Amino acid sequence: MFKLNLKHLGLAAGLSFTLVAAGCGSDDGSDSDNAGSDNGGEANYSEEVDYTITGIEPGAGVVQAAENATESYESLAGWEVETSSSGAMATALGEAYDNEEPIVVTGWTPHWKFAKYDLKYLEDPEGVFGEAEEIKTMVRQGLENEKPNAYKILDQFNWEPADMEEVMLEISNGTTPEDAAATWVEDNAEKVAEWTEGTEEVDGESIELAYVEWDSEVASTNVMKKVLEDQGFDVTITPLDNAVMWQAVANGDADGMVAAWLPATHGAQFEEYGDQVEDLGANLEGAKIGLVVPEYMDVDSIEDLQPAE
Ligand code: PBE
Repeated sequence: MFKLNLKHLGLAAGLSFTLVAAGCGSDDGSDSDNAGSDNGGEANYSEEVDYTITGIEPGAGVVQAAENATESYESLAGWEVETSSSGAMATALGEAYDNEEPIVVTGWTPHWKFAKYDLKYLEDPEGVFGEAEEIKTMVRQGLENEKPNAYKILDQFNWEPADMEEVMLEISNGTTPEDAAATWVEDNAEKVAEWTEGTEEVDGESIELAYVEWDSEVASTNVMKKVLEDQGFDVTITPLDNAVMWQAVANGDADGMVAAWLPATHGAQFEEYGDQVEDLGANLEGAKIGLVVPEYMDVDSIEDLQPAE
């Protein structure tokens, strides 16, 4: 049987599915609902995605975890993790979804994609992607003495996944990060007042936050920027690679960041830089990373995927 790669067909994926079902899945005929035969249902997904996990930025923890998964799971033997950017992953996911094509992406929560599409995490029985994660705030040493008001606001920053998702969704719908953050801050004055409680306004004091351009961190960092600006700070936010973000806070080039995913996602970075930064605790609980697929794919676990031949 010839190998048909839907990804490369481009057009008319719905039609292609029908052809695959009619042409290739006929050795039995009793099970044609997902373009497969008795032994081919899930196997076809793996082949159709070219044994490729659609990843994001090379420095992301979830990409590293996905690479580890290809080594830990027999079902992922021979698979590749394709790196690009969070934006490119989201585009690929959206295109696959619109065409009801299979796709396996490196995913995380909070993320707007779960509000826009019906998606699911693949079960990870080996725990390669860790359990529940939290997002923590890290600042440079000395910040408390030098900029006590900024320090205190960063320390008191704490919100819920639903808050972050609201900002992310706005941005994904085309609002600029600045405007989406400003709207959220305006609409959530009570919560913001808890973060600024006990601090004094300043007059143009500068503060620099590092981040990575992951959708979640674009949201949180822009919200924190707006909150600090409203308190009189002159705020710079600097997008960096993950490792460089940690390094910048560790060596004092940046004052802090609100983008530390722990204990698993950035475990390696925390190990390297943890004792050179000050850990201000979680700003969000209930985060998660893993392999994410559209709900219409008939697979539940990473173990349901098939190794490359
Ligand atoms: N993420 C979003 C990052 C942390 C925040 C899950 C893509 C990562 O994998 O490092």
